[in-house]
Amino acid sequence: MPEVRHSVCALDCPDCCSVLVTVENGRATRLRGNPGHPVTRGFLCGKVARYLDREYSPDRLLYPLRRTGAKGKGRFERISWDEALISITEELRSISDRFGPEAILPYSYAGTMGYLNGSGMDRRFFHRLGASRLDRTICSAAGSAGLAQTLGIRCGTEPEQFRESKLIIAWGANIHGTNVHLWPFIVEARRKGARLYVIDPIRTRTAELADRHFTIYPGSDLALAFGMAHVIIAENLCDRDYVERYTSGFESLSRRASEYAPERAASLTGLAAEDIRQFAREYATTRPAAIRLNYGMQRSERGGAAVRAIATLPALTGSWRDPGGGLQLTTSGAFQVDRDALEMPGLQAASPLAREARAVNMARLGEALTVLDNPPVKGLVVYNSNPAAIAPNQSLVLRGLQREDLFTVVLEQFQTDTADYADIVLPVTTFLEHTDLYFAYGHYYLQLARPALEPPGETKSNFEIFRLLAERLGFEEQAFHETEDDVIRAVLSGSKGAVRGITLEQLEAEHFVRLRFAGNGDAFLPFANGGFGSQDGKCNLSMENLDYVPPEESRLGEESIRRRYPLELVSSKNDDSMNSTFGHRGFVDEQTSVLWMHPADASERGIEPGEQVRVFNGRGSCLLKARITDGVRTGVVRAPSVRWVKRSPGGKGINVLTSDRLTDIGGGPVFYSCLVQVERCGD
Ligand SMILES: Nc1nc2c(c(=O)[nH]1)N[C@H]1C(S)=C(S)[C@@H](COP(=O)(O)OP(=O)(O)OC[C@H]3O[C@@H](n4cnc5c(=O)[nH]c(N)nc54)[C@H](O)[C@@H]3O)O[C@H]1N2
Ligand SMILES: Nc1nc2c(c(=O)[nH]1)N[C@H]1C(S)=C(S)[C@@H](COP(=O)(O)OP(=O)(O)OC[C@H]3O[C@@H](n4cnc5c(=O)[nH]c(N)nc54)[C@H](O)[C@@H]3O)O[C@H]1N2
Ligand code: SF4
Ligand SMILES: [Mo]
Repeated sequence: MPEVRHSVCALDCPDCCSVLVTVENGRATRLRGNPGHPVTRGFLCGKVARYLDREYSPDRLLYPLRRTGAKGKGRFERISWDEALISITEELRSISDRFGPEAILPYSYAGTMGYLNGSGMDRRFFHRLGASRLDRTICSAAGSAGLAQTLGIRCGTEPEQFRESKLIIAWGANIHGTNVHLWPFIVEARRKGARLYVIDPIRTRTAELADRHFTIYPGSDLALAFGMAHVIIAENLCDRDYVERYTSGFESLSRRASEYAPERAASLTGLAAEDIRQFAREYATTRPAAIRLNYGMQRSERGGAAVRAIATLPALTGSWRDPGGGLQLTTSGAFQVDRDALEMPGLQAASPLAREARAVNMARLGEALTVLDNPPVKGLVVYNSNPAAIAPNQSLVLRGLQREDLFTVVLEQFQTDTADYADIVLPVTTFLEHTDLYFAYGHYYLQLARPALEPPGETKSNFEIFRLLAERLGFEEQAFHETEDDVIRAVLSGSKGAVRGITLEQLEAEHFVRLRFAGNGDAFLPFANGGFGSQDGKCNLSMENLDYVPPEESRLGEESIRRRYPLELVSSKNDDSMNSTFGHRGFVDEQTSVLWMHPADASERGIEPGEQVRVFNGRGSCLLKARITDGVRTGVVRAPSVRWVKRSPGGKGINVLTSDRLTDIGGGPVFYSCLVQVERCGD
């Protein structure tokens, strides 16, 4: 008899879907979205609807492996768990003894979003070890910092409320591709007359389906936000009452915005001055109007400031008052679980270091592996991430991973590019096979998943692996004896705000639980009556010292660079994959092997459709196939990303081109501030 079990999609996606797994004779036969979940609403995205091909792929890693060939060549032999754990603990101990524990660096991101397997037992382990801490900046650091400066807390409009909106703005947000569970609410709103506007340099699927598409120059959003504020303030379209009661720094914003008349904003953004004027008026006078800001626009040099400025707009217009108004970049700040109980930073005191370890910015991995000293990185433990493919300045990253004196452990489901460089590979479970607790960054439901399937082969969860490593290293603290349920209980019982009162038992029974906002059941309006996360509870509009300077690598940037590399490369997300996670699928490989080019840019270079082109800049070059399309404006090229390096010609992926410069605030990478040149490439 088929049985239906509950799970949660653990991928790095705002939707955090509630998943139903049909199991027959111990084998999953179907995955579908839980119809009972208010945001998942019975469907999954295309990439996860077919996740069972990954779950049961013959390429799944099932046994621990030890490297037998040169680094990067991917030659391994099977070993036992015992052998694997012995060599890892011996190496880590020896590195710690010789160089100090900070010579060990964990490297992880959101391969799974689960608390336990993403930032639970692993953190405890590395804290107790005294390893370097990792500053996890690779995705959202600039935007998070910007949002925190304006709102004081990282939360925003509930997705369900978008159905009430009359004007929806997708700002650097490819909703249809990367956040598809918001889409039905937008469809509903549009049926009732709402308009959808998109601000994106690329004509994405979302832009194609929109009422208007503003093809902004990459990295110029700050100028647009100031231009809009200019019109709103100059034309007296502010909600004066809201501004007076719930904001601070209006004068400062007003002064700054006064310098950005639509004509100036137009010259900086590539939009028409009249369009900016009309758009600002429409935004300020349409109620409710919601902005879905996503992280696309903060992967640029001024990304933090841009988010900071955009986030002032709903306060200026008082849009936070309206169900269906406001802005959503993320909802994650509302999940105030007890992080200390989860990660136990206090364990660092018991480490040989006996103090807080240094922090290493993950966006500068190449530098960390080749330049960093005192101590140098001698041991690298990678999990929930594939840095060989996804980290910027790939040549430097690969040079680091190549080092013979670097001991690398990779916990993986598949033999990724990074796993090819490992000394030891450990096979891990998928989200269908382990317990975890999940927050979301695109809705307000906390969720629990129990294993729906047996772990295949000798796979183990991250949680279990780090506990075993702790045991082998003789760490005796209670922290390493806790079960998954112990940790979940601890994390919940110390939680604050809207998580307070949610229990494991409730999650067990209901699978997903809406955060307990005051007036639960009603629409959650985070800032309808102020209540911002800042010291004074106000929305911080102050824009002192904030001015728009075009990214160095952009069409208005540093002349000496753009003369040689005149095209702005946007290597944004591929609709049918998840960063590099589905790079093993043939059709994903195809989709991520192309470069979108405007017909004018192509013909200027004599490039024909489908032709192989060399894309290059001062950092390196990679080969892609030209897709000639007016889906990009002249001067912009787009590479849907991220392709596996080992499937890319010459072993050079897109991130050979991206720089490891950091954003204005937050220390994030600037993936989308990247100038390149493109040329025909005979064969
Ligand atoms: N299908 C799919 N879904 C995913 C992912 C995936 O790889 N594939 N990845 C997941 C992850 S890790 C994340 S962080 C989220 C990201 O979700 P999004 O932020 O929506 O994804 P991006 O493609 O990075 O960027 C969104 C859009 O911003 C545009 N953009 C680039 N530069 C600028 C700019 O300077 N200004 C403006 N206004 N727009 C700009 C891009 O062209 C892109 O269409 O998606 C998650 N979901
Ligand atoms: N050029 C370019 N580069 C980019 C981006 C871009 O848009 N353009 N986007 C950037 C962004 S926003 C992000 S978030 C990063 C994402 O980069 P990563 O965080 O590296 O994400 P993925 O490539 O999806 O790789 C996640 C890996 O985790 C593994 N995994 C999944 N679950 C588990 C588990 O339970 N345990 C273990 N041990 N492993 C697991 C998967 O098999 C997969 O190989 O890439 C960044 N790089
Ligand atoms: S990747 Fe996102 S949309 Fe797809 S199933 Fe997972 S959470 Fe849902
Ligand atoms: Mo991301």
